[in-house]
Amino acid sequence: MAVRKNQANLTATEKRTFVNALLELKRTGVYDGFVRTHDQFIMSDRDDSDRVGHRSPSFLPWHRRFLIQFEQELQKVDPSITLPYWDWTVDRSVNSSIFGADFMGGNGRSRDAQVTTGPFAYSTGKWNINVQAENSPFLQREMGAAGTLPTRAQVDAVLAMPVYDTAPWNSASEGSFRNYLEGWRGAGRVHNNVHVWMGGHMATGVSPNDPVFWLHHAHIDKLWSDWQRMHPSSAYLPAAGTANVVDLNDTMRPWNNVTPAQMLDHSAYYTYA
Ligand SMILES: [Cu+2]
Repeated sequence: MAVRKNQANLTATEKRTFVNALLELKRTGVYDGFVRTHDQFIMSDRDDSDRVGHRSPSFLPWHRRFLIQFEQELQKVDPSITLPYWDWTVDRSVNSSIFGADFMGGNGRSRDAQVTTGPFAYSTGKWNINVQAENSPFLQREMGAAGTLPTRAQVDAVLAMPVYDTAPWNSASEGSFRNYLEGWRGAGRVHNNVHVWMGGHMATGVSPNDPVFWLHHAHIDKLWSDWQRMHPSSAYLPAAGTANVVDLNDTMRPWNNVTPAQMLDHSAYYTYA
């Protein structure tokens, strides 16, 4: 059974295997397809009209499906791979091992926010930014320049919320686990704040240009799983008949063959260590 691990517990071999598969998907163009898809949804998801990937109940099942598809591409390169997750409530420093030269590489330099260390540094010639490269052809980060990483207490406060989502099913939803985890509401601004803290590409619609995207979203996905275990009688909402929103049994774009109901249980695909 595939097990997604905390990135802090990966062996040197597991880190190398994961990085090499990322570079291979980049080389073949598969990687940039994922960046483009994410950006298309960021640009089209609207609070007052159709919304699927973000600012809506399907934020969590959409990203779960997106990550599974990406993980399956990595597994075509090496079947032993699973997505690791980054628990930013614990590993919250620029000096954390996740940002080592053997894994995700470090912060951007001050002049132009260019990442110059690790496998995704522009100088390697293996990680050119191709989707929205007009902003910069190199990966950018400005860690800690804006935003703050959520604390464990802030995450626990969100996990304690018993209702999955509430009307109006967007970034204004109150009392909504989904919206407080996504981070449009709440002291921690949980998921959104991590994007802001990373800065550079992670703070934009083309955030998957930074491989940290996958580790961040794997942690968000794990928190959804943790929440389900804490609230076994809380269901995905809305159940049916909601305009502009993906109800429990509606199919989600871009796949059009998968529903939130089919994404509620991840154990057919992976478990969490
Ligand atoms: Cu995100």
